[in-house]
Amino acid sequence: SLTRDLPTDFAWGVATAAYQIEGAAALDGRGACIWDDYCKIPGTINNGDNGDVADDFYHKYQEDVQMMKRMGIKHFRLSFSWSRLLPNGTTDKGINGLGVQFYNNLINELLAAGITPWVTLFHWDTPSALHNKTDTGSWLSKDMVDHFDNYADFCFAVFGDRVKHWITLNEPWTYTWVGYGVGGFAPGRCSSQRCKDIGGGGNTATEPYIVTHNLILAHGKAVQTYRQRYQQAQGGVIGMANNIDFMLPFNTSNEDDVDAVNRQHAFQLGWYVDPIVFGRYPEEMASIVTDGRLPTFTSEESAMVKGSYDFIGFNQYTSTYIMNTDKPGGDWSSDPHTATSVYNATGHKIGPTAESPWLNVYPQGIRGAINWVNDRYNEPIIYIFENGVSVPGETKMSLEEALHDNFRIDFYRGYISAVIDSVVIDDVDVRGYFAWSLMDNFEWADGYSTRFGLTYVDYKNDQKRYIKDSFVWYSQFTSSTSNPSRK
Ligand code: GCO
Repeated sequence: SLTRDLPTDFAWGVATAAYQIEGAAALDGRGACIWDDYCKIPGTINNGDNGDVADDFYHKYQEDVQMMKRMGIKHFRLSFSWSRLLPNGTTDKGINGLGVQFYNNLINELLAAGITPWVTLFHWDTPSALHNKTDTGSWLSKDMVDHFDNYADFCFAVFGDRVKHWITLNEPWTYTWVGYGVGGFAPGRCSSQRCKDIGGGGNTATEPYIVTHNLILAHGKAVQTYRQRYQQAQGGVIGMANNIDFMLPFNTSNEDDVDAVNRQHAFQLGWYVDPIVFGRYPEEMASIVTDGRLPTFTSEESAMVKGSYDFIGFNQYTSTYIMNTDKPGGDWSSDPHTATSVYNATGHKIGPTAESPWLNVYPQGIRGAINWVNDRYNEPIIYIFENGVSVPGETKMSLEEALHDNFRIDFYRGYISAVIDSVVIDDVDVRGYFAWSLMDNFEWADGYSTRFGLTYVDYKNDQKRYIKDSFVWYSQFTSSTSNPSRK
């Protein structure tokens, strides 16, 4: 029973991030960011890859915008490189005019092509100049709240006449947990106790909690600035892009497993979204992390962050079975205290695994995630800001083989129809969906061999682009009708 139609203005788009596509890392006045630094540490990135050239989007953006236009893409999610605009992190230490010019040109090119830009301010590329200052630097310091506000304020002032869709932070959970908990992404911090925890034992991992707190405050303050100084005149919207790995109970009739599912969702997405909706951390966390590591918001902070969103956005890729366990430090967990454990790898697979080993293909997971968010947060406006897949074996395929990516088409067909069901059947207010990614790019610690693109990038031949079959499918699907579910 269909209860409503997909809105005719549903935003179908494609997503990217600055460090993953731009390149031109040392050109035209760009300052370094922590990913430039992290890539230099031997052994951090597959094949020793880095973002120095990436897709060379910095030089090829016009061609890419024209490609999107030809493919009927109407919404493009990109991120600004903070250190390309402010090489030393803050406006008082200098604005890079060439960086401003680059984003002005890009935005103007997009608008002229009829494509709406959705801009992420922070997709993990903290300026090194801020990060490396031990007194005030890194997201471990509250000073970053003001630094980020300064940068955001600058962006609203300079680009806000044309950019009407702002995303403050991308996947702060990943930045926090992988960057400061397990040490797999920049800045590569690993609380020593947490490292021990992976092998079992107690847990005193404090840094992720501090970093998260500062990220949430930074978001809240930037939104406050936007609302007080720009929103009314510019008429845009602002929010965050979180992420949620959808959990299913290993044993549906076991109450403890069902509770573990909710707890895990709260520890991942809820860690960031509860504060901006309710002004506090999730009850599930507060009742478990009782050793003082979980900060509390002062009443002033709480008032600032509460309600600091016009939509709830999240990225969704994978799903996993979990079960409750009383052993801390399960295989998968945002905190050992969640006492959850993964079973998908031990003969209880949830679906085919992508080239990326963490990604289990399970289309109903995105619908489950949408409904979890809808129920917990009072039926907000929802955007899916990323969803996509790497094709098994693709790292070793020839160009010709890689272009015929039926696995990716099946992935998108399944996930997108689940998203549409969440609107037309479950009656959730999802307003847009962005495929990750426009093109193959620097897949963080996996380097360039893992490919998430709708477009193939030939890194050996001047980053030449080739449209994959999945892009043709996505293009036809999204432009064929305003309500594809009825086809
Ligand atoms: C993000 C993601 C992307 C990845 C994608 C595939 O946080 O936005 O990490 O940058 O490339 O999720 O792993």
